[in-house]
Amino acid sequence: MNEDKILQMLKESILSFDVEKAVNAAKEAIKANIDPIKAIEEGFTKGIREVGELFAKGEIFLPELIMAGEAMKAAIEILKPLIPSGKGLKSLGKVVIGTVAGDLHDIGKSIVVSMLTANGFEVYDLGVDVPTEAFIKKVKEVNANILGLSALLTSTLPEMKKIIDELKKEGLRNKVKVIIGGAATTQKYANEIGADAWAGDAIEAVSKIKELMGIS
Ligand code: B1M
Repeated sequence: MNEDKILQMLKESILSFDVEKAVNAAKEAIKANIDPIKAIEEGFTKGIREVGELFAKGEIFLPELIMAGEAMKAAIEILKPLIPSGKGLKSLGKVVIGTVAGDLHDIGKSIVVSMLTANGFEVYDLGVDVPTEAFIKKVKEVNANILGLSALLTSTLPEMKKIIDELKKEGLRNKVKVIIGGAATTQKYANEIGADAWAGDAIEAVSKIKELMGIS
């Protein structure tokens, strides 16, 4: 099977809301030597985005959305060991990252975490539904260079502004650069709330963070 056919199969496995199919598809991608990030971004992610569109149109419902999410997570678990661990690399800097309060989406944020780790960043992943205080506490504790915020729900966007405002109040804003991402965010929103950068995918997140840190 050629690469395009396999990428199509990865996408379709998510669109069939089937964990086993997605796991087998991930194994096929490995057998075919497809780069794991390419398999995730150009295969599985295309599938889950279509699932999101079907959900928005009312053509599928929450149980299918949940199963598609499970299938995507299971497939990523198969591919993860193939993403370099970053072990042994000199630390490029400290990144505190999490999904903002009220938001439980973690698939995309976790891909960003894997990519940052693979590139040599020291990453402190606070998980999902992270309150403002927890971000601030961790930034202080580890003396972070970068704070990464993820949001997929429009309703949780204001959390990002709240966190930036709190950084200012705490006198931390000039000590840490803020990058935002996730399907609900845009470059325009990043500008509006005074974030330092926005990224549309995990690869861009790594390059923007390197830029913020002056690493070429
Ligand atoms: Co939800 N969901 N969901 N969901 N879900 C969306 C986000 C939605 C757009 C679907 C839709 O209606 N079209 C919609 C939000 C609408 C809106 O607010 N505008 C929605 C909704 C409504 C909901 C619920 C409210 C549904 C309900 O209960 N009625 C509920 C909310 C729960 C909550 O959070 N409180 C809910 C629940 C869920 C599941 C639990 C079932 C599941 C999540 C499973 C999980 O994450 N563990 C789920 C899923 C799977 C989705 C969709 C279909 C896919 C999300 C995903 O994993 N994408 C999503 C549709 C969509 O996004 N188009 C949808 C794949 C992932 C690789 O992409 O997360 O964008 P993404 O990450 C990318 C980039 O954005 C970027 O890099 C990643 C890798 O390339 N990126 C960053 C992400 N974070 C970054 C941070 C950075 C930089 C880049 O710097 C720090």
